[in-house]
Amino acid sequence: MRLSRYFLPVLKETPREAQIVSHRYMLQAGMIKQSSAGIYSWLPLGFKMLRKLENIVHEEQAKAGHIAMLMPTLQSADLWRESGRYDGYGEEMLRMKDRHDRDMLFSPTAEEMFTDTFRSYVKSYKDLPLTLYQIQWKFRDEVRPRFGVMRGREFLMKDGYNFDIDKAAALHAYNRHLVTYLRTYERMGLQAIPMRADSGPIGGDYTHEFLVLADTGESEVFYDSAVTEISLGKRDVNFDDVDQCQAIMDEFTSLYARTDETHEEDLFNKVPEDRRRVARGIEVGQIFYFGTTYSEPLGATVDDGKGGQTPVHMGSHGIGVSRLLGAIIEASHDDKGIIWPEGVTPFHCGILNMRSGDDACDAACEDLYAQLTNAGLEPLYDDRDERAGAKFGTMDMIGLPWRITVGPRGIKNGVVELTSRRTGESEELSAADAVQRIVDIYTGL
Ligand code: P5A
Repeated sequence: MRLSRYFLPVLKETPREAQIVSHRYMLQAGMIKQSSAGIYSWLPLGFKMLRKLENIVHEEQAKAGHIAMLMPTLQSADLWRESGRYDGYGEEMLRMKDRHDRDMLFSPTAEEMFTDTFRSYVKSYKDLPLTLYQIQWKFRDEVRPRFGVMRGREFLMKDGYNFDIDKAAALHAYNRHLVTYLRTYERMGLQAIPMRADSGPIGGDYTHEFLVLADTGESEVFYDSAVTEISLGKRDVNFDDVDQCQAIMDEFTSLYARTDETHEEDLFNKVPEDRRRVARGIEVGQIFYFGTTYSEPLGATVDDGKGGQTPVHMGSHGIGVSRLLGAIIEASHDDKGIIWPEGVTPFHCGILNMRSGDDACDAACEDLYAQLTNAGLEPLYDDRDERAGAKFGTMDMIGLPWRITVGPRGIKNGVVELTSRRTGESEELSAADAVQRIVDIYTGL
């Protein structure tokens, strides 16, 4: 992409309404524009990032055999009356009437819709296990939408629903989701700690939230610092292996880690004092097991192979996809702007022309652009006729992990400058070597 032809409305001034850094940088980097409280337009850079996150989510769900589909955002109230949640859900649910005076709502979650789809088609235990999911906009009329995409009213969620023959099978689905979520967050450069939580309006009594530690997080958390030393890394996981998924579950959840809703002071006090932590976290996902809470009232039963009908055991699992963008920025930035992790950057590398209009500089930049593109990468070339200072400012704000700077002096000596956004360290090398380095970095991921 050439910046002169892109749509990147970077703001020079600091937006006053932003209380936390991720909100401020998303506005300044031209990623989002507020439309009304808690509702945002996704400008090209923000939209590109959402798509990147969605791709990672899809890839990790596919590995576990979960199947993607898409439900409508507007749903009939009737289904929600059947489950008994229509009246109970409260003011967070946006309700409306269509022209025929029928009650409709904007889906805040989709347990009913997925259970309805299941009951319409699946009749036999032989079709289980089944996990369906979507990545779709949700609406919750939050009392206090704030912090930009962190607590929005309209937000993008990955929501999945498992259908299993019994509790044991459904708990395997729960563990499988825990593993896929850990992998998803790690690929985004985040450490998200599973913590025992409260189930709220979704129901059931077995649930974990995934929290990214950050001072600006909305949840208070209590944990044993040893949990921050565990990671999934590159280990191979066989998602059909019940014991392996259970072992990973145990490994990640046996140490004390709780949100304030489930915190128990006496248990916490058993953690060695030097490892006890009280901190804040951003909830980037939550998984639930709720058994037959929805399958019973909605009549989602299967033939159990023994001559009877049995309601399926279910759980649901959510990732806050749009919130994750905020979480990544909270976890990875400096005072000049965002620093994208290499696994989720909007462009792989910036090319900064210090003297646009100079034949040698222009030609060297064009050449770099072509070579990076041919190598399958997506560079962002700042070819604008702007002061070098403004170009550096934009690059730093939008946070691409690597930048190649091309200037007249370097070109005379046959070198360009390769700079790491994270460390700020620069190195002079030939254009060909710079391209190779970038290619190596991304192939190594
Ligand atoms: C699980 C999937 C559910 O709704 N039903 C379907 C279950 N879970 S949840 O915890 O309520 O939401 C899942 C994740 O969505 C994100 N989230 C939000 N993101 C931005 N703004 C909001 N107002 C908001 N509310 C929830 C969170 O990451 C949450 O973990």
